[in-house]
Amino acid sequence: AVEASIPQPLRETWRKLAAAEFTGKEQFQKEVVRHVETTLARSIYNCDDNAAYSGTALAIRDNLVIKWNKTQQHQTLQDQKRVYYLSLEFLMGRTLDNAMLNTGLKDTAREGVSELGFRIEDIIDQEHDAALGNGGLGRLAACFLDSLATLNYPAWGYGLRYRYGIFKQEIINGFQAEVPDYWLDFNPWEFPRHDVAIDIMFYGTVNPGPRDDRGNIKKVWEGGEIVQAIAYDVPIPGYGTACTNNLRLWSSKPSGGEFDFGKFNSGDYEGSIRDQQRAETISAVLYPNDNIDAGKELRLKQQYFWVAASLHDIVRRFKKSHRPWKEFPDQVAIQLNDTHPTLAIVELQRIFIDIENMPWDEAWSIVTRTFGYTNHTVLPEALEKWSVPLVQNLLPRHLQIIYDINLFFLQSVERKFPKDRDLLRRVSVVEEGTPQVLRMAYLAIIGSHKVNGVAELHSDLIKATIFKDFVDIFGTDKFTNVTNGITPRRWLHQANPKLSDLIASKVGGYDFLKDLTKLNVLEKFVGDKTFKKEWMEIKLAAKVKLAKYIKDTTQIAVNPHSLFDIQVKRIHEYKRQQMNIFGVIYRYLRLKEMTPEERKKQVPRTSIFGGKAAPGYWMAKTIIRLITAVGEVVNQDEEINGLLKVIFIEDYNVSKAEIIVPASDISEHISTAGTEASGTSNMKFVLNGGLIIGTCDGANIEITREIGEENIFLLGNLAEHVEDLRHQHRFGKDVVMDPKLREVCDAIEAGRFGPEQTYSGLIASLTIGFDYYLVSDDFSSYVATQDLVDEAYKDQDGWATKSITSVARMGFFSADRAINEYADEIWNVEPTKFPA
Ligand code: T68
Repeated sequence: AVEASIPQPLRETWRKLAAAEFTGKEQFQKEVVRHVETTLARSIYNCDDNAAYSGTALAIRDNLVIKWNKTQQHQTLQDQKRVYYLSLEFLMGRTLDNAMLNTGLKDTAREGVSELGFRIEDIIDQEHDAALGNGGLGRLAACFLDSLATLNYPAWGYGLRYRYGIFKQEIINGFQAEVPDYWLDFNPWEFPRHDVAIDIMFYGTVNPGPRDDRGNIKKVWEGGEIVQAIAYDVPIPGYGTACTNNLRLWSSKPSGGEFDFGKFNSGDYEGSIRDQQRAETISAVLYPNDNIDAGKELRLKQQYFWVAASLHDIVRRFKKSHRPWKEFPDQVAIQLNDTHPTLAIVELQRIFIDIENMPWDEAWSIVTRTFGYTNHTVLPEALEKWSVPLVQNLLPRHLQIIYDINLFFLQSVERKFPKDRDLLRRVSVVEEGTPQVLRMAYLAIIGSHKVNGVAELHSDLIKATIFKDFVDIFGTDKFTNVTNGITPRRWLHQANPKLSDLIASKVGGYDFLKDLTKLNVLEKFVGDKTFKKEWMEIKLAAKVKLAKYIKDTTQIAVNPHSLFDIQVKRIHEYKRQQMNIFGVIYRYLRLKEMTPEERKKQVPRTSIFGGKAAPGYWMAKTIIRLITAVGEVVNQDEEINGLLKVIFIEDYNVSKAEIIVPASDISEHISTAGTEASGTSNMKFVLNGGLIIGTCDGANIEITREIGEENIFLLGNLAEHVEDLRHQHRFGKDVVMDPKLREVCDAIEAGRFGPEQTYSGLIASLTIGFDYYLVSDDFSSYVATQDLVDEAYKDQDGWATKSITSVARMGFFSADRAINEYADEIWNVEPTKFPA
């Protein structure tokens, strides 16, 4: 606000006193000690790793904040079009290491803390992950923020500041248990902005009000419950640039009048704070479902709370520029990360027509030019649908506007395709039924100017299946593809510094971290013996590190020279961890049959799993139990000692991924074809020199195209055959189960991995459940392909060639490329020019 700024004549005084970034080791150390002694009020007598972490983080943070303030002022002056990335999830992981690397301060910090008696790795390890996300969707948002800042785009993220992130997973007696993740005890990376407080209304009624300029009776939404949104800002530093963007997370609290003194004074203390707690509940917890829509009222409240606060903020910022409304889409691009923020479309239309008194059509044209919608799934159970009675009660005015949007849309469809009643039924935002439900993806399509999928196959599939009618209606230009990417800063440079250094020594420095296509220079060195040796030594060192982590956390010793076969991701039937563990059982049964001589010829393998199951997803929890049970049997079996180990890594998260990803020989991306929209960990593993065993699904297809078929182990049926196969399972006569899979099921049912009842549902899903994910159709191909993996691994030199060649060809999968595509084809924004 203008009143809050320092008067012109005094500004020179301020500028002379302005905080400056520290430079060099001594200044850094001084800042660390100052923070430990004053900010934390500790001393040389009680400075442990944790205090050293806090001091270091606060010192690094100071430099970050100075850059951040300057960036924000600079962007405001430039007054360019900005991007707003709306995501209910930002899976950031840890910040300190990333902040040091992006600002170029890591070496300074390493030396600095070492002279103070600490190891930088131990300090980094003190930090709690910021785990405000479930999986790929949330991590993609985090990678995109890194790229937006690195490429100097003026961009803000908007999300929710959950008090509890994704739960911590504990394995108790082989089963998953969930523990709340209270992560805010000490979070130096967020800045509360108590001055940015926005009132958000829920419930209430819509009543007729005065007439507007055009003589129409206005609709007034009033009398609802009010909750306040408080902004918490997080700086997002770009790599090797001054650009430091903002991530704004909203926290809910009761608005002024909530505390009921009446109740308090009459002795009802608990009653007096009940409403207060209700308000705080909105941002209390992240919903732990990945690719499942649960349809709970609190979730809808979260969505509206976050969307309304964000739009209020965006509109306020636009208004400060005093431009006419029609320029709104020239200043603002809003990207919807899945349908979770779809109400933003309705809210902006409401602001325009109800508050700013704009005619409907004018408002709607601005709205649709502002929004872009990214779809992340075709799974029917993940497509968001909200019950009409629920929306009617919580957001009565929004429901009216949704009905109007739908009416005008259906009228336009009717004009284009007269008399096609079934088409109108199919594309209506309102799905008939008891109750009626709102199809949020349809609303998102209607209210956006671009709709994109996240990998080529996925973008083709949404056009051909779930959104086919909309392609007919809007034309194919509205639909596009932006294949996902990952940030090479975190997923190579930070997670695997030795590999990053080796690459830099060959491709001419670290520029490849800003232009990942530069990796292709590596191909020149595939014939270089010493280089190859160093390459494989780095892989081995990463495996040794993971083996140590496994030993420390599970007490199980694994052989770093065995083939590390890794599948880490959310546990889901479509991702088919069950096929992986069935394959492990099959391998175990074969090993048991072998003579000692035959066993000597086998490639030792360590099968590593990790990932959380949604707390209510019973089948996923059964799969975890089977994995841990197989581990209990196999790991102790002296007969096959060393040839097979099965590990389940507890509580898989971003910081653990940074240890796991560099350590794979092979990683598994084996979803039923057509179900995994993209996948992004596939990219991370290959970028770190691991090979892939995978299906022709999601980004695996483009990875194959880039790195070459000879460098990937593909298996299974193609997406185009899935429908037929499912039909056969359901209606075909006497389909016999693949004999290899039958053998595995028999072993499970014989109780070799504990009571067979534990797994009866899982086995039933393959037989009487029609095997929806086609495990039986792909199993023999899977097993055969795993044999090819063993063969290939015996030729270590050939393996190294595949590994290096693959990395050299991974340039396409940088999130920088993805962000540039969004900027050019969807947002129409330019990078900010920074003064040198
Ligand atoms: C993932 N989706 C896709 N969803 O499964 C993955 N869902 O293929 C893709 O690579 C990734 O998005 C990025 O595009 C998710 O992660 C969720 O986490 C989610 C959360 C809430 C509700 C529904």
